[in-house]
Formats: sequence, structure tokens, C-alpha cells
Amino acid sequence: MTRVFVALGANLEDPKTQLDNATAALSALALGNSLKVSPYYRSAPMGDVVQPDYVNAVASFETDLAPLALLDALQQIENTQGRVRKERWGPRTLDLDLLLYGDEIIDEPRLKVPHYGMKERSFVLVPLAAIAPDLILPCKTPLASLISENILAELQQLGIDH
Ligand code: PH2
Ligand code: MG
Ligand code: MG
Repeated sequence: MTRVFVALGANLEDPKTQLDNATAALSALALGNSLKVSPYYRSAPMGDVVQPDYVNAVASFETDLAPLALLDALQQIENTQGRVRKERWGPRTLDLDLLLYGDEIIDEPRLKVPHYGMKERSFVLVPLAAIAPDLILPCKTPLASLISENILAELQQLGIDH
């Protein structure tokens, strides 16, 4: 049995409802009543594509599924909710990204865990902290340090040269 963390994101076709439906589908994957879901956060789109704001959240649950079987199950939920794969980082009805699979580091063609972008994305780190404030990543970095580093980096970008 392994505790896993999944990032949820949506910015098309009533994103809040997409997250509600995804959460219901994840609860069917979760062992017992192990599912935790963070509050939902609105966030500006990251990347260069012009697209609507996102609603983001993080869910966590215990599972007996192996990593690739879990990935299949997550993609199945994305497909059920009308995910169409077009441009990279383009708008989507539902994105489910496997962030963490216990303490494991996975490096396979289909699956890299921890998720490659999670350490720099406030829309992942903040909801993650809402359900797991004391989390330490497999690389031994505490989640709280990543959040302070991100806040500092974001504040520095607000600076104006003079
Ligand atoms: N996901 C992306 C691209 N950009 N921006 C926000 N705010 N939230 C996301 O979940 C997101 C994004 C590709 O997965
Ligand atoms: Mg994805
Ligand atoms: Mg994503």
C-alpha cells in the first residue's frame, strides 16, 4: 500500500465541475477512505499559450496499484472527462499529473516521478501543503522550503531595475 499525490488542473468546460467529477473518480481508486483533497485554487495560466485561468488542486490517497497501472487509471479518468490532446500546455478539460508515489523515484519513458515541474509551480506546491504541510520529498527537501524559495523567486521578479 502506497500513499500517492496527484495534481488536478482544468480550464475548460466548467473547471470546478471537472475537478468535482475527477475527485469522485479518484475516490473510487482510493483504498478505504484514504482520499484527501485540497481546496481548489484559481491560477493564471503558466506558459505562453493564451488560454483561460485554471482551477488547480491536489489529491492524495492510498493505493495498491503499481505506478504504471495508476498512470493508466489517471489517463482513463482524463479521457472519460473529454480530454483531447492537442498542443503541449494547451487548454484542457482535465489534467491529472502523478506527483509522488510514496518515496519512489521513477524514471521510465512513460512516467517520471516526482513530476518534473512540481518544485517550481506554486499552483501545485500550495494545494499540496494544504493537505500535507510536513511533507518531505524523495530528494529529502521539505515542501516548506520549496514554497519559501518560490515565494522569494516570485517576489524578486516583481522588482524593477533602477
Ligand atoms: N497546466 C499546464 C500548463 N499551464 N497553468 C496553470 N495555472 N495550471 C496548470 O495546471 C497548468 C498551467 C500543463 O499541464
Ligand atoms: Mg498531464
Ligand atoms: Mg500538467
